[in-house]
Amino acid sequence: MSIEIPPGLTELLQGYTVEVLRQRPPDLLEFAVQYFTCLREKRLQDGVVADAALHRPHTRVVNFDGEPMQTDSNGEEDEDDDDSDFEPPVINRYSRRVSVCAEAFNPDEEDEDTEPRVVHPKTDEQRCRLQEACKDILLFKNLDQEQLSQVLDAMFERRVQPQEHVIDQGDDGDNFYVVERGLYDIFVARDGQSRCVGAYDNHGSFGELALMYNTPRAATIAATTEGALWGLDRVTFRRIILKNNAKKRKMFEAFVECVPVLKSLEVSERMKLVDVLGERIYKDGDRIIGQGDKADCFYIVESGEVKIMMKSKTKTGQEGNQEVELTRCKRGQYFGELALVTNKPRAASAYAVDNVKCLVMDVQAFERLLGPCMDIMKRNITHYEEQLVSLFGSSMDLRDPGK
Ligand code: 1OR
Ligand code: 1OR
Repeated sequence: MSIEIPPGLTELLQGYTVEVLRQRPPDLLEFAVQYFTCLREKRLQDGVVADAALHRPHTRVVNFDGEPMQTDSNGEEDEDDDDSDFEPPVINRYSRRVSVCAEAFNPDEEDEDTEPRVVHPKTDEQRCRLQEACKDILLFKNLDQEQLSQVLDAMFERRVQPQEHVIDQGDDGDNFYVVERGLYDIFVARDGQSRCVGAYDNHGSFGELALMYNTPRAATIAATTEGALWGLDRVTFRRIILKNNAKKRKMFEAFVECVPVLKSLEVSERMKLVDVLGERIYKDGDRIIGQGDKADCFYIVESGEVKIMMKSKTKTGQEGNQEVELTRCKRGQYFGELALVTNKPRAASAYAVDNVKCLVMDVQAFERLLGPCMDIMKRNITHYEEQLVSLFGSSMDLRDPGK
């Protein structure tokens, strides 16, 4: 006899489990009543939110092709709001593969080296702001010094006004952009319907896909506040970034193939992932992730070890100062997915043990490219609880590690 599991049951219970792990409530039953009541209220509001999404720029809506929309609890709330507000997590954002059609690129066939170098002169003050804006840009991470200074020389400042479209979906690609400041919504139109699928909040970069793969712009990027961007022209982008991507493919291809969580990606999907990855290096003791921080990246350990630590909680639910080691991540393992999947602050801190190298991707690349890996990640999130019990005996021990 086979037992049929009703559609949606797994996601429903996973959502509840994740929230229990995050908040560690003293009364699970009471918490369940609150959780599911809140979820039901949200479902009732959903129709209204979905209709209003396009007209409310601050609503974070993540949606993949006709799937139910997930949003923050309301349009007014921003991500810095107090995390104690109860908000059911969403962990089913990846029900469909999303990929941008890619034209194969062979940098050796491109002969853009013959083009004159682009230089936009800058004041010292502009150069400082530019360097600050670019210091965490993943696509620039593997550039050597000469390449980076050519890129910085070629970048130009662009000021934008609220509602201004920086990029329109379907257009040809002209520039790549780095955000210095401002908020920008990402809209994707499909089947005649445009949906806000995410946002850039004072940092990040966009506009690389059309330039990398010679495809039309895959999304519309619209400023929702006044803002400042740094642009990089297509020719310089292709000459430097694409050459560097060819090097990255050689460096990381073999490793990425062996990362267990990426096994469900096809080869071409893994290559696209390598194209947008950046490598970050940490020294012993460096904090890679801070518990409670806003999340914008996903990490895969390339070498060394990463220690995951969580602040203990007292019986009254207060956060203690002491950190408890939860687990360690080694080569090929990932961390930092939970906050991206649940749209919440970081649940734990991550520290480098000895020298550590990580491959890093931003949240937009994570959402765009890792859909096929979501089942594994979601399953592992459910396993956090089991691991916790085997580590500490019971979850109560983590709340009060002193006892
Ligand atoms: P582009 O040159 O195609 C639009 O111009 C840019 O939007 C694109 O490069 C990316 O840099 C950026 N899907 C496609 N492009 C995205 C996405 C995205 N997010 C940001 N961009 N998805 C959203 C993931 C949060 C997938 C939506 C189905
Ligand atoms: P994040 O984005 O929340 C911290 O940033 C990361 O630590 C988290 O994603 C996971 O990738 C990783 N609970 C919460 N986060 C964990 C856990 C964990 N293990 C690893 N991470 N456990 C349950 C504790 C309540 C696991 C116990 C072994």
